[in-house]
Amino acid sequence: MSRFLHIADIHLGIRRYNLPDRTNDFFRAWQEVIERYAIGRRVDFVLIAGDLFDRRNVDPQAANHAMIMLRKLEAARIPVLVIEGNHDSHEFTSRFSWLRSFSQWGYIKLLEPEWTDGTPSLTQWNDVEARGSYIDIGDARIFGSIWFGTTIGQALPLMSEAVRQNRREGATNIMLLHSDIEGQVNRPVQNALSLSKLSLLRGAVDYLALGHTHKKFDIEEWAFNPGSLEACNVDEVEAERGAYIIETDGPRLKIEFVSAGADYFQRPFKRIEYQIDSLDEPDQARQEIFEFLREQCAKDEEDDLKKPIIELTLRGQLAFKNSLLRLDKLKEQAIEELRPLGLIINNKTIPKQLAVALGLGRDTPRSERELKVIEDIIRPDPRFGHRAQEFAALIVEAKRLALEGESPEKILRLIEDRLFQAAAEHEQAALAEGAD
Ligand SMILES: [Mn+2]
Repeated sequence: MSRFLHIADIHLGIRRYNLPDRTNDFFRAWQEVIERYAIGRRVDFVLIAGDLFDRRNVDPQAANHAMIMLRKLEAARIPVLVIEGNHDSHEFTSRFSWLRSFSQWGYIKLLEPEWTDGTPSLTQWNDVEARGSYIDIGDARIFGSIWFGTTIGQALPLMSEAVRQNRREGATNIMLLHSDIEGQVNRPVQNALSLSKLSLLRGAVDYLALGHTHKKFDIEEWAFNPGSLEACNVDEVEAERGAYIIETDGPRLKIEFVSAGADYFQRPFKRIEYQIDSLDEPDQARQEIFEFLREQCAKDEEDDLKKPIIELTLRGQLAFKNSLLRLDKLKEQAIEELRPLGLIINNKTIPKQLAVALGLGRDTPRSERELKVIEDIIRPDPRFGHRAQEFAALIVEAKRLALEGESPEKILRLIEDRLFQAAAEHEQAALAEGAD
Protein backbone atom coordinates (compact mmCIF):
# COMPACT_ATOMS: atom_id res chain seq x y z
CA MET A 1 0.00 0.00 0.00
CA SER A 2 1.22 3.51 -0.67
CA ARG A 3 -0.16 6.98 -0.20
CA PHE A 4 0.88 9.93 -2.31
CA LEU A 5 0.05 13.56 -3.07
CA HIS A 6 -0.48 14.55 -6.71
CA ILE A 7 -0.24 18.25 -7.60
CA ALA A 8 0.59 20.19 -10.76
CA ASP A 9 1.00 23.73 -12.07
CA ILE A 10 2.26 25.44 -8.92
CA HIS A 11 3.61 28.37 -11.00
CA LEU A 12 5.93 29.73 -8.30
CA GLY A 13 7.17 33.21 -9.21
CA ILE A 14 4.13 34.17 -11.27
CA ARG A 15 4.19 37.78 -12.52
CA ARG A 16 0.84 37.97 -14.28
CA TYR A 17 -0.92 41.38 -14.13
CA ASN A 18 2.17 42.91 -12.49
CA LEU A 19 0.82 42.29 -9.00
CA PRO A 20 3.87 42.04 -6.77
CA ASP A 21 1.97 40.38 -3.88
CA ARG A 22 0.43 37.74 -6.08
CA THR A 23 3.49 35.52 -6.07
CA ASN A 24 3.11 35.25 -2.26
CA ASP A 25 -0.38 33.84 -2.74
CA PHE A 26 1.07 31.08 -4.88
CA PHE A 27 3.65 30.37 -2.21
CA ARG A 28 0.94 30.27 0.48
CA ALA A 29 -1.11 27.72 -1.51
CA TRP A 30 1.99 25.57 -2.08
CA GLN A 31 2.99 25.88 1.57
CA GLU A 32 -0.42 24.88 2.93
CA VAL A 33 -0.87 21.95 0.58
CA ILE A 34 2.58 20.55 1.40
CA GLU A 35 2.19 21.09 5.15
CA ARG A 36 -1.32 19.70 5.44
CA TYR A 37 -1.49 17.01 2.83
CA ALA A 38 2.08 15.82 2.26
CA ILE A 39 3.68 16.17 5.70
CA GLY A 40 0.42 16.15 7.71
CA ARG A 41 -0.83 12.97 6.03
CA ARG A 42 2.63 11.38 5.97
CA VAL A 43 2.51 10.47 2.29
CA ASP A 44 5.17 8.19 0.81
CA PHE A 45 5.95 10.58 -2.03
CA VAL A 46 4.80 13.74 -3.80
CA LEU A 47 4.15 13.96 -7.58
CA ILE A 48 4.49 17.30 -9.37
CA ALA A 49 3.18 16.94 -12.93
CA GLY A 50 4.92 19.98 -14.45
CA ASP A 51 5.10 23.78 -14.08
CA LEU A 52 6.50 23.92 -10.55
CA PHE A 53 7.87 27.27 -11.71
CA ASP A 54 6.13 29.93 -13.78
CA ARG A 55 9.18 30.44 -15.99
CA ARG A 56 12.33 28.58 -16.89
CA ASN A 57 14.48 31.52 -15.76
CA VAL A 58 13.54 31.02 -12.14
CA ASP A 59 13.91 34.23 -10.15
CA PRO A 60 15.50 34.24 -6.68
CA GLN A 61 12.25 34.72 -4.78
CA ALA A 62 10.61 31.78 -6.59
CA ALA A 63 13.66 29.61 -5.88
CA ASN A 64 13.34 30.51 -2.19
CA HIS A 65 9.64 29.70 -2.23
CA ALA A 66 10.39 26.29 -3.72
CA MET A 67 13.28 25.56 -1.34
CA ILE A 68 11.42 26.42 1.86
CA MET A 69 8.98 23.58 1.28
CA LEU A 70 11.39 21.19 -0.47
CA ARG A 71 13.64 21.30 2.61
CA LYS A 72 10.67 20.53 4.85
CA LEU A 73 9.84 17.56 2.65
CA GLU A 74 13.47 16.47 2.80
CA ALA A 75 13.42 16.67 6.60
CA ALA A 76 10.25 14.54 6.59
CA ARG A 77 11.99 12.09 4.21
CA ILE A 78 9.32 12.47 1.56
CA PRO A 79 10.71 12.18 -1.99
CA VAL A 80 9.42 14.63 -4.60
CA LEU A 81 9.08 13.36 -8.17
CA VAL A 82 8.90 16.05 -10.79
CA ILE A 83 8.59 16.45 -14.56
CA GLU A 84 9.05 19.53 -16.70
CA GLY A 85 6.08 21.56 -17.83
CA ASN A 86 5.89 23.97 -20.74
CA HIS A 87 6.71 26.85 -18.37
CA ASP A 88 9.85 25.40 -16.81
CA SER A 89 11.19 23.04 -19.49
CA HIS A 90 14.87 23.12 -20.41
CA GLU A 91 16.05 24.95 -23.48
CA PHE A 92 16.90 22.65 -26.38
CA THR A 93 20.19 24.43 -26.85
CA SER A 94 21.33 23.74 -23.29
CA ARG A 95 21.59 20.71 -21.08
CA PHE A 96 21.21 22.88 -18.00
CA SER A 97 17.95 23.86 -16.38
CA TRP A 98 16.95 24.91 -12.87
CA LEU A 99 14.86 21.75 -12.46
CA ARG A 100 17.89 19.66 -13.39
CA SER A 101 19.99 21.57 -10.86
CA PHE A 102 17.43 21.11 -8.08
CA SER A 103 17.43 17.44 -8.99
CA GLN A 104 21.26 17.21 -8.94
CA TRP A 105 21.29 18.84 -5.49
CA GLY A 106 18.89 16.19 -4.27
CA TYR A 107 15.80 18.28 -3.45
CA ILE A 108 13.66 16.75 -6.19
CA LYS A 109 13.96 13.80 -8.55
CA LEU A 110 13.43 14.95 -12.11
CA LEU A 111 12.27 11.89 -14.05
CA GLU A 112 13.16 12.12 -17.74
CA PRO A 113 13.20 9.58 -20.57
CA GLU A 114 16.26 9.66 -22.79
CA TRP A 115 15.70 10.15 -26.51
CA THR A 116 18.08 8.80 -29.09
CA ASP A 117 17.22 8.79 -32.81
CA GLY A 118 13.58 9.56 -32.08
CA THR A 119 12.99 6.70 -29.65
CA PRO A 120 12.76 6.88 -25.88
CA SER A 121 14.79 4.65 -23.64
CA LEU A 122 13.95 4.39 -19.96
CA THR A 123 16.46 3.88 -17.21
CA GLN A 124 15.94 3.22 -13.54
CA TRP A 125 16.71 6.08 -11.16
CA ASN A 126 20.36 6.11 -10.12
CA ASP A 127 20.96 7.84 -6.79
CA VAL A 128 24.67 8.39 -7.37
CA GLU A 129 24.19 10.09 -10.73
CA ALA A 130 20.90 11.61 -9.59
CA ARG A 131 19.19 10.81 -12.86
CA GLY A 132 16.76 8.34 -14.38
CA SER A 133 13.40 7.89 -16.08
CA TYR A 134 11.53 5.89 -13.45
CA ILE A 135 11.85 5.06 -9.77
CA ASP A 136 10.55 2.43 -7.35
CA ILE A 137 9.17 3.64 -4.04
CA GLY A 138 7.51 0.97 -1.89
CA ASP A 139 5.05 -0.90 -4.04
CA ALA A 140 4.85 1.86 -6.67
CA ARG A 141 6.88 2.42 -9.85
CA ILE A 142 6.73 6.00 -11.13
CA PHE A 143 7.60 6.99 -14.70
CA GLY A 144 8.46 10.52 -15.84
CA SER A 145 8.08 12.16 -19.24
CA ILE A 146 8.97 15.47 -20.83
CA TRP A 147 7.01 18.36 -22.28
CA PHE A 148 6.28 17.06 -25.79
CA GLY A 149 4.55 20.16 -27.15
CA THR A 150 3.64 19.75 -30.82
CA THR A 151 5.16 16.26 -31.01
CA ILE A 152 2.85 14.66 -28.43
CA GLY A 153 0.87 12.77 -31.11
CA GLN A 154 3.97 10.99 -32.45
CA ALA A 155 5.77 10.64 -29.12
CA LEU A 156 2.98 9.16 -27.03
CA PRO A 157 2.68 5.76 -28.77
CA LEU A 158 6.47 5.34 -28.42
CA MET A 159 6.39 6.40 -24.77
CA SER A 160 3.53 4.07 -23.89
CA GLU A 161 5.34 1.15 -25.52
CA ALA A 162 8.53 1.96 -23.58
CA VAL A 163 6.57 2.21 -20.33
CA ARG A 164 4.77 -1.07 -21.04
CA GLN A 165 8.11 -2.83 -21.45
CA ASN A 166 9.39 -1.42 -18.17
CA ARG A 167 6.32 -1.82 -15.98
CA ARG A 168 6.73 -3.67 -12.76
CA GLU A 169 4.13 -6.38 -12.44
CA GLY A 170 2.41 -6.51 -9.08
CA ALA A 171 3.28 -2.87 -8.39
CA THR A 172 1.16 0.24 -8.87
CA ASN A 173 2.56 1.72 -12.09
CA ILE A 174 2.23 5.49 -12.27
CA MET A 175 3.18 7.95 -14.99
CA LEU A 176 3.53 11.74 -14.96
CA LEU A 177 2.41 13.65 -18.06
CA HIS A 178 2.10 17.37 -18.84
CA SER A 179 -0.28 17.79 -21.79
CA ASP A 180 -3.54 19.19 -23.13
CA ILE A 181 -6.15 16.46 -23.39
CA GLU A 182 -8.88 16.32 -26.03
CA GLY A 183 -12.22 17.55 -24.71
CA GLN A 184 -10.71 19.29 -21.68
CA VAL A 185 -9.37 22.50 -23.22
CA ASN A 186 -11.37 25.71 -23.24
CA ARG A 187 -9.24 27.56 -25.74
CA PRO A 188 -8.46 26.38 -29.26
CA VAL A 189 -5.34 24.20 -29.30
CA GLN A 190 -3.84 22.08 -32.00
CA ASN A 191 -1.86 19.77 -29.82
CA ALA A 192 -4.37 18.27 -27.47
CA LEU A 193 -3.68 14.59 -26.97
CA SER A 194 -6.53 12.54 -28.47
CA LEU A 195 -8.40 10.19 -26.19
CA SER A 196 -7.59 7.26 -28.46
CA LYS A 197 -3.85 7.90 -28.09
CA LEU A 198 -4.24 8.51 -24.38
CA SER A 199 -5.90 5.11 -24.04
CA LEU A 200 -2.65 3.48 -25.23
CA LEU A 201 -1.26 4.30 -21.79
CA ARG A 202 -4.15 2.60 -20.12
CA GLY A 203 -2.68 -0.86 -20.43
CA ALA A 204 0.74 0.41 -19.33
CA VAL A 205 -0.05 2.37 -16.17
CA ASP A 206 -2.58 2.15 -13.34
CA TYR A 207 -2.58 5.86 -12.53
CA LEU A 208 -1.83 8.67 -14.94
CA ALA A 209 -0.82 11.85 -13.08
CA LEU A 210 -1.65 14.73 -15.42
CA GLY A 211 -0.81 18.41 -15.37
CA HIS A 212 -1.11 21.44 -17.67
CA THR A 213 -4.85 22.19 -17.82
CA HIS A 214 -5.62 24.53 -14.94
CA LYS A 215 -8.86 22.86 -13.83
CA LYS A 216 -9.71 19.58 -12.19
CA PHE A 217 -10.87 16.65 -14.28
CA ASP A 218 -10.46 12.92 -14.50
CA ILE A 219 -10.92 10.40 -17.26
CA GLU A 220 -12.67 7.22 -16.24
CA GLU A 221 -11.16 7.32 -12.76
CA TRP A 222 -7.80 6.40 -14.19
CA ALA A 223 -6.19 9.60 -15.56
CA PHE A 224 -6.32 12.49 -13.08
CA ASN A 225 -5.65 16.20 -13.48
CA PRO A 226 -5.80 18.27 -10.26
CA GLY A 227 -5.59 21.72 -11.92
CA SER A 228 -3.31 24.53 -10.79
CA LEU A 229 -2.97 25.22 -7.05
CA GLU A 230 -3.99 28.88 -7.53
CA ALA A 231 -5.70 30.76 -10.36
CA CYS A 232 -3.10 31.98 -12.87
CA ASN A 233 -5.52 34.43 -14.46
CA VAL A 234 -8.95 35.88 -13.75
CA ASP A 235 -10.69 33.50 -16.12
CA GLU A 236 -9.48 30.55 -14.09
CA VAL A 237 -11.03 31.81 -10.88
CA GLU A 238 -14.31 29.90 -11.23
CA ALA A 239 -12.68 26.58 -12.18
CA GLU A 240 -12.39 23.86 -9.56
CA ARG A 241 -8.76 23.10 -8.71
CA GLY A 242 -6.79 21.47 -5.92
CA ALA A 243 -4.78 18.37 -5.09
CA TYR A 244 -5.28 14.61 -5.03
CA ILE A 245 -4.32 12.38 -2.15
CA ILE A 246 -4.27 8.81 -3.39
CA GLU A 247 -4.03 5.53 -1.58
CA THR A 248 -3.14 2.50 -3.64
CA ASP A 249 -3.62 -1.14 -2.90
CA GLY A 250 -2.27 -2.96 -5.94
CA PRO A 251 -4.40 -1.77 -8.86
CA ARG A 252 -7.13 -0.47 -6.52
CA LEU A 253 -7.18 3.29 -5.89
CA LYS A 254 -8.73 5.28 -3.08
CA ILE A 255 -9.13 8.85 -4.30
CA GLU A 256 -9.45 11.97 -2.20
CA PHE A 257 -9.56 15.49 -3.64
CA VAL A 258 -8.86 18.62 -1.60
CA SER A 259 -10.26 21.78 -3.06
CA ALA A 260 -8.71 25.25 -3.42
CA GLY A 261 -10.45 27.75 -1.17
CA ALA A 262 -12.31 25.16 0.89
CA ASP A 263 -9.33 23.06 2.01
CA TYR A 264 -6.37 25.41 1.65
CA PHE A 265 -5.55 29.07 0.97
CA GLN A 266 -6.93 30.73 -2.12
CA ARG A 267 -7.01 34.43 -2.91
CA PRO A 268 -10.56 35.72 -3.49
CA PHE A 269 -11.33 37.73 -6.61
CA LYS A 270 -14.03 40.36 -6.84
CA ARG A 271 -15.25 40.94 -10.39
CA ILE A 272 -17.20 44.17 -10.80
CA GLU A 273 -18.53 46.16 -13.76
CA TYR A 274 -19.08 49.85 -14.33
CA GLN A 275 -21.36 51.22 -17.05
CA ILE A 276 -19.81 54.40 -18.42
CA ASP A 277 -22.60 55.78 -20.70
CA SER A 278 -23.72 59.40 -20.39
CA LEU A 279 -20.36 60.72 -19.21
CA ASP A 280 -19.09 63.14 -21.87
CA GLU A 281 -16.08 64.53 -20.07
CA PRO A 282 -12.99 62.35 -19.44
CA ASP A 283 -11.93 63.79 -16.05
CA GLN A 284 -15.45 63.60 -14.73
CA ALA A 285 -15.81 60.03 -16.00
CA ARG A 286 -12.55 59.01 -14.30
CA GLN A 287 -13.65 60.60 -11.03
CA GLU A 288 -16.99 58.77 -11.10
CA ILE A 289 -15.29 55.44 -11.73
CA PHE A 290 -12.95 56.21 -8.84
CA GLU A 291 -15.88 56.92 -6.51
CA PHE A 292 -17.47 53.65 -7.57
CA LEU A 293 -14.22 51.85 -6.75
CA ARG A 294 -14.03 53.60 -3.37
CA GLU A 295 -17.50 52.32 -2.43
CA GLN A 296 -16.59 48.82 -3.54
CA CYS A 297 -13.30 48.76 -1.63
CA ALA A 298 -15.00 49.99 1.56
CA LYS A 299 -16.93 46.71 1.66
CA ASP A 300 -13.81 44.56 1.50
CA GLU A 301 -12.32 42.55 4.34
CA GLU A 302 -9.55 44.27 6.28
CA ASP A 303 -7.75 40.98 6.87
CA ASP A 304 -4.88 40.79 4.39
CA LEU A 305 -5.46 37.11 3.71
CA LYS A 306 -9.10 37.64 2.83
CA LYS A 307 -8.76 40.87 0.88
CA PRO A 308 -9.78 40.30 -2.75
CA ILE A 309 -8.06 41.18 -5.98
CA ILE A 310 -10.42 43.49 -7.84
CA GLU A 311 -11.17 43.11 -11.51
CA LEU A 312 -13.03 46.16 -12.80
CA THR A 313 -14.59 45.92 -16.25
CA LEU A 314 -15.70 49.14 -17.91
CA ARG A 315 -18.57 48.86 -20.36
CA GLY A 316 -20.76 51.17 -22.39
CA GLN A 317 -20.17 53.83 -25.02
CA LEU A 318 -17.41 56.38 -24.83
CA ALA A 319 -18.12 59.84 -26.22
CA PHE A 320 -14.41 60.77 -26.34
CA LYS A 321 -11.11 59.20 -27.32
CA ASN A 322 -10.24 56.13 -25.31
CA SER A 323 -6.80 57.41 -24.31
CA LEU A 324 -8.32 60.54 -22.68
CA LEU A 325 -9.79 58.37 -19.96
CA ARG A 326 -6.24 57.89 -18.62
CA LEU A 327 -6.82 54.56 -16.92
CA ASP A 328 -3.19 54.58 -15.79
CA LYS A 329 -3.97 57.66 -13.71
CA LEU A 330 -7.09 56.04 -12.31
CA LYS A 331 -5.15 52.97 -11.32
CA GLU A 332 -2.41 55.01 -9.68
CA GLN A 333 -4.92 57.00 -7.65
CA ALA A 334 -6.85 53.87 -6.65
CA ILE A 335 -3.74 52.04 -5.51
CA GLU A 336 -2.52 55.04 -3.51
CA GLU A 337 -5.79 55.94 -1.80
CA LEU A 338 -7.77 52.71 -1.66
CA ARG A 339 -4.91 50.23 -1.32
CA PRO A 340 -6.55 47.22 -2.90
CA LEU A 341 -4.44 44.06 -2.87
CA GLY A 342 -4.55 44.04 -6.64
CA LEU A 343 -6.46 45.94 -9.28
CA ILE A 344 -7.03 44.78 -12.84
CA ILE A 345 -8.89 47.17 -15.16
CA ASN A 346 -10.49 45.88 -18.35
CA ASN A 347 -11.64 48.50 -20.78
CA LYS A 348 -14.50 46.97 -22.79
CA THR A 349 -16.09 50.30 -23.75
CA ILE A 350 -16.75 51.10 -27.40
CA PRO A 351 -16.53 54.49 -29.13
CA LYS A 352 -19.96 56.01 -29.65
CA GLN A 353 -19.61 56.19 -33.43
CA LEU A 354 -19.00 52.44 -33.59
CA ALA A 355 -21.93 51.58 -31.37
CA VAL A 356 -24.22 50.09 -33.99
CA ALA A 357 -26.99 47.52 -34.04
CA LEU A 358 -27.48 47.80 -30.30
CA GLY A 359 -30.42 46.15 -28.64
CA LEU A 360 -30.85 43.34 -31.14
CA GLY A 361 -31.70 40.05 -29.47
CA ARG A 362 -29.37 37.05 -29.64
CA ASP A 363 -31.76 35.24 -31.95
CA THR A 364 -31.96 38.05 -34.53
CA PRO A 365 -31.17 36.46 -37.90
CA ARG A 366 -27.84 37.33 -39.47
CA SER A 367 -29.42 39.06 -42.49
CA GLU A 368 -31.47 41.37 -40.28
CA ARG A 369 -28.43 42.12 -38.11
CA GLU A 370 -26.36 43.00 -41.16
CA LEU A 371 -29.01 45.38 -42.44
CA LYS A 372 -29.22 47.11 -39.06
CA VAL A 373 -25.42 47.51 -38.79
CA ILE A 374 -25.21 49.18 -42.20
CA GLU A 375 -28.22 51.36 -41.50
CA ASP A 376 -26.71 52.59 -38.22
CA ILE A 377 -23.43 53.41 -39.94
CA ILE A 378 -25.21 55.48 -42.62
CA ARG A 379 -27.55 57.31 -40.27
CA PRO A 380 -25.12 59.94 -38.85
CA ASP A 381 -24.09 61.00 -42.42
CA PRO A 382 -25.98 64.23 -43.29
CA ARG A 383 -26.00 63.36 -47.02
CA PHE A 384 -27.71 59.97 -46.70
CA GLY A 385 -28.92 59.74 -43.13
CA HIS A 386 -32.54 60.59 -43.93
CA ARG A 387 -32.71 57.54 -46.23
CA ALA A 388 -30.53 55.19 -44.17
CA GLN A 389 -32.97 52.30 -44.36
CA GLU A 390 -33.33 52.50 -48.11
CA PHE A 391 -29.59 52.75 -48.76
CA ALA A 392 -28.81 49.92 -46.37
CA ALA A 393 -31.10 47.70 -48.45
CA LEU A 394 -29.34 48.91 -51.60
CA ILE A 395 -25.90 48.03 -50.22
CA VAL A 396 -27.05 44.56 -49.20
CA GLU A 397 -28.49 44.05 -52.67
CA ALA A 398 -25.26 45.19 -54.33
CA LYS A 399 -23.36 42.75 -52.16
CA ARG A 400 -25.73 39.93 -53.12
CA LEU A 401 -25.24 40.67 -56.83
CA ALA A 402 -21.46 40.76 -56.42
CA LEU A 403 -21.51 37.39 -54.66
CA GLU A 404 -23.62 35.99 -57.48
CA GLY A 405 -20.93 37.07 -59.95
CA GLU A 406 -22.91 39.91 -61.56
CA SER A 407 -20.77 42.27 -63.67
CA PRO A 408 -19.45 45.41 -61.90
CA GLU A 409 -21.04 47.63 -64.59
CA LYS A 410 -24.48 46.27 -63.90
CA ILE A 411 -24.06 46.69 -60.13
CA LEU A 412 -22.84 50.25 -60.65
CA ARG A 413 -25.88 51.02 -62.83
CA LEU A 414 -28.21 49.73 -60.16
CA ILE A 415 -26.57 51.92 -57.51
CA GLU A 416 -26.62 55.01 -59.74
CA ASP A 417 -30.27 54.48 -60.72
CA ARG A 418 -31.36 54.22 -57.14
CA LEU A 419 -29.23 57.17 -56.02
CA PHE A 420 -30.53 59.47 -58.77
CA GLN A 421 -34.04 58.19 -58.34
CA ALA A 422 -33.76 58.95 -54.67
CA ALA A 423 -32.29 62.40 -55.34
CA ALA A 424 -35.02 63.20 -57.88
CA GLU A 425 -37.76 62.13 -55.51
CA HIS A 426 -36.20 64.17 -52.78
CA GLU A 427 -36.06 67.24 -55.00
CA GLN A 428 -39.67 66.81 -56.03
CA ALA A 429 -40.73 66.54 -52.45
CA ALA A 430 -38.81 69.73 -51.63
CA LEU A 431 -40.45 71.57 -54.54
CA ALA A 432 -43.88 70.39 -53.50
CA GLU A 433 -43.21 71.66 -50.01
CA GLY A 434 -42.07 75.02 -51.36
CA ALA A 435 -45.26 75.36 -53.43
CA ASP A 436 -47.44 75.30 -50.36
MN1 LIG B 1 0.64 25.42 -16.22
